[in-house]
Amino acid sequence: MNLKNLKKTDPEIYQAIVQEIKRQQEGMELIASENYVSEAVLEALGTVFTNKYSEGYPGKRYYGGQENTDIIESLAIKRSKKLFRAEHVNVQPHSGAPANMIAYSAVLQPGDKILGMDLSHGGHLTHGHPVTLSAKIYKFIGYKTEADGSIDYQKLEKLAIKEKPKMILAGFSAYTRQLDYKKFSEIAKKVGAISMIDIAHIAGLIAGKAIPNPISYFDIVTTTTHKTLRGPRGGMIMCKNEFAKAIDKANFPGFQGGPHMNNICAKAVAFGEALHPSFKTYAKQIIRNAKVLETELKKRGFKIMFEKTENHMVLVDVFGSKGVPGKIAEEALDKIGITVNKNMIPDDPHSPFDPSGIRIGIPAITTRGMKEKEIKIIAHWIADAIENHADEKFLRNLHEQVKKLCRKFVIYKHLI
Ligand code: DSN
Repeated sequence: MNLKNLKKTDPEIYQAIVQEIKRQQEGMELIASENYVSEAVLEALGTVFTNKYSEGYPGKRYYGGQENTDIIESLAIKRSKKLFRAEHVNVQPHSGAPANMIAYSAVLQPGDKILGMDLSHGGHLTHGHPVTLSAKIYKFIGYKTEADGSIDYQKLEKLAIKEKPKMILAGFSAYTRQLDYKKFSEIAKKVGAISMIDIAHIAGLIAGKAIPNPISYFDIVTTTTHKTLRGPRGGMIMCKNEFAKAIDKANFPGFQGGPHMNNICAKAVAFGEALHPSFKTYAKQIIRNAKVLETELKKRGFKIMFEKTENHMVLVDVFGSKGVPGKIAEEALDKIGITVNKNMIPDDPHSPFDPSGIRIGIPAITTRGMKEKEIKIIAHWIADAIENHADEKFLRNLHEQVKKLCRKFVIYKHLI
């Protein structure tokens, strides 16, 4: 990417960008929701489409000059439909939280009830946490996982029959097991609820056919485009044709204004990349890498929540395993150049600011080309750093090793 104008006109911003490129290159990103987009996606993001207002949809816009935006948005829709086998797609949501809000408002009335996964059991803030706007508008009832990490679908059904929700919501941001899509859909049908799934975390695994596709089981499917799917930051809503009008109207004019066309342009590029056969290899490698991480951490005496991983991340009870709070573990890993996030574990006795766990995700380093061999080494570095979190010299040495490995797996060759 060409930063030569920026270098001249705004050296402060230029310098911060250069520093961030260095941080991403020399550090190891294990935040489960992050990834590295391709240089083509970065190029698409930085185009003149950022100048254009295009309220409405292809062929039905409110402003003139849409001959090119229509091409871009139509391609993004066409490619995402093919990728997920979706009946209808709206590619305009700015990100995952707005996509969920748009989806709720398309089919629910204020005060309606939604059954969603409890946050500490792996659910997402926008699935009903009291601090969110959606929880002020709708009445959320949380369901939880069992001690063995599974979801008890009979219990869920009983809860649904008792609460009579208008929507049953599947999906998560820290749950590591596969969902039974069919059971969710059957329960929703039984109680006359709309079924929705938020696949933000696993969209890339679905697109890459590494895990089953839920699209045929749910009325509405929301996602982000920047996690495992490896696109620009953004959201997307897929739905059955019968909900298409309601979703589109709820997006615009209901919730958002003009779509960010440069972003939609980059989404289209990312969807094109995900349709390529190499993306299947990538998605399958993510699953293999996560499994190695789980296995090696278990060997080192770490308690893996939900018993195992069937996707791209592991949730580790660092406090229960080693007496190290999640915050301290996160900080120790930061010091060796490995970025993770502290995370609640189911019914965590500690606060969200200093929870018992950390969440570790594998999509970004898999993009860099790291495989089982490297993941094994990294798992032991993670264990070493947590166990020796107070030993600054030890951490400094480990940091050098992390940097050395990262240098072998270059992310961007042509950025500066
Ligand atoms: N922040 C994202 C995550 O880390 O899961 C979801 O919003």
